[in-house]
Order: sequence, then C-alpha cells, then structure tokens
Amino acid sequence: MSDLREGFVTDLLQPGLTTCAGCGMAIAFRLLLSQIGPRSILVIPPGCGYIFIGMGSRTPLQIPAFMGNLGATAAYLSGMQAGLEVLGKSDLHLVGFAGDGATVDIGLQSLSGALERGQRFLYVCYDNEGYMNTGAQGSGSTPIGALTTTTPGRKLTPRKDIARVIAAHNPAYVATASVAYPEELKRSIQRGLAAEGSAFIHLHVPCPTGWHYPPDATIEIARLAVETGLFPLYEIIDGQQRWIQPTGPLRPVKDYVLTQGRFEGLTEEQIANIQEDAIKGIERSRANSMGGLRHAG
Ligand SMILES: Cc1ncc(C[n+]2csc(CCOP(=O)(O)OP(=O)(O)O)c2C)c(N)n1
Ligand code: SF4
Repeated sequence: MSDLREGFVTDLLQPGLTTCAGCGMAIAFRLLLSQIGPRSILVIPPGCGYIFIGMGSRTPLQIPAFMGNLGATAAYLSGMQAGLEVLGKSDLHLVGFAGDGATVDIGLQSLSGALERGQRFLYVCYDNEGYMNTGAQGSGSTPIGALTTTTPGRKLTPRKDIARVIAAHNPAYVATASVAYPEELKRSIQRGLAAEGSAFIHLHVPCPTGWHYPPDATIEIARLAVETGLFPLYEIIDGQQRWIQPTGPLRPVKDYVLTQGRFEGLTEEQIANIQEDAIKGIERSRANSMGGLRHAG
C-alpha cells in the first residue's frame, strides 16, 4: 500500500489494472499521476480511462477521483472549483482526464463554456483516436484513411484539430504532447498546473487494440506520429505559441501508416493524400510559432 503522508508517496496507482497490454493511455496516466501528486482530484468520464477509477467500492487509485458522464468533464471540474473556493481550499489540483470522444465530440460544449469562464483546472485529453472502450468506433479525432467499426470503408474526412479549437478560446495554457516524449509531457503538465486559468493538453496515446499493432510498438508508433508531422508538438502560453517539435526533416507518413492494421490496404494515392494533409497540418500549426524554445529530444 502507498503511504500518502508528505514524503511517503510511492505510487498513486496500485497494480492489477485491466487496461490492454501496451496501452499508451495507461503509460501516460502514470506520468500524469507522477506530476500532479497526491493533492489532486481527478474527473474521468466513461471510456478506457475509467478503468483507473475502479468498479463499485474498489479502486486502484490512491487519490480522490470521480466519474462524471461522457459530455460534462469540464462542467464537473467547474463545479468543483466553485466548491473549493467556497471552502477556501486553493492548494488542490483539479484535473480532468478524458478521451477524444469525450472531448472533441460529446464534451466539447461544456469544455468550451468552462474555457470561456476561464476556470482554473488542467484538462488532459488522451487521444487514442476513437471511441475505444465501446469497440473502436470512429470519433472526430480519428485520422483520415483509418478503418474503424463505424468507418469500415475508411474515415473519409480529416480529424478535428482540437488543440487549435481550444487555442481559439485563449486559455492560459495549451499544449500538444505525446507519450513518446515523457520529459516534454511532464514539463507541459507542470506548466498547465501552474497556469493562472484553464490549461489544456492534447495527448497522443496509441492504442494497440483499436489500431491493430503489436503491444510492444506503442512508443515507436507514437514517436513516428510526431516525426512524420501527423501529430506536431507545440505549446501556447498566454497566446504565445512555441514549437516543441523535434528538429530535422519530417519522415514520410508511409513509415507510420504501414505500422498499423487500421491503415491496411491504403493505395499509394491515398497515402500521398495523407502525406499532403500532414504537410498542410504542420504548416498551419507552425504558422503562429515563435522560434523553437523547447525541442523534444
Ligand atoms: C452520452 C453517452 N453516449 C454514449 C456513451 C457510451 N460510452 C461509454 S464510454 C464510450 C467511449 C468513449 O470514448 P472516448 O471518450 O474516446 O474514450 P476511450 O473509450 O477511447 O478511452 C461511450 C461511447 C455514454 N456513456 N454516454
Ligand atoms: S482499448 Fe486501447 S485505449 Fe483502451 S485500454 Fe485497450 S489499448 Fe488502452
């Protein structure tokens, strides 16, 4: 058992979880816990992340956590912030950990409202690019060309660029992050916790079960998404965008799509279209950036 007295914390998450082998989200969640520490309250909506809250009276978590409904993570965080203010407690971190379905689709309205109000919390959207917990359905964050159970003929439209959607609300902090760059992720979490207002991290977490690849390839695939420009890394602090993307030429997207069964059977022309989209996307993301103050390594 962990001892939660100051200085005695060993692990805020106990073993015996039922996440799939090689789950990128599970790796990312441990990194998140290592940064937020025991003085935190988590809100996690239904989805694979709910595994960390537990079932019935059993939980592997050593800090308070609450499962809201799928569309209202930011509304719960807002209510908790108001409650803590009334109680005069300002030394607790309020942290949301929600999937892409719960964020870019179903929870976008409540998140948008909370961002407009400038409420203070850290919201981490773990993006496994689909509704994975309910059978790998396509979401607004599923990339073009991917096979899912609701797009058996492939996703025909590009993903929503959620970090830019959030940035348009001008919150205190926005970052994109990848489980393949843990030091950058930890720094972004710290910056988000320190921000004087709402903080949002869009965190890329490969899913072996839904993307159809061997569980030991998770980190390699996450790194390829960044290196090909399909998931560029940057942060925006008080409106100033800084580039975190590794330096050097982009790798071809073919190196990425060939690693996963969800892209099986793509034609050369379809791969060329994805390549074009990746270049356009990275140019859009880069357009507002100042010189690279941080570089993932
Ligand atoms: C309003 C609503 N619609 C559908 C569901 C059923 N449901 C539970 S979890 C889930 C998937 C959530 O997907 P996402 O947020 O991407 O998280 P992931 O499962 O990928 O971790 C769905 C559709 C629900 N709980 N509430
Ligand atoms: S379905 Fe994907 S995201 Fe969900 S627990 Fe399994 S590997 Fe992780």
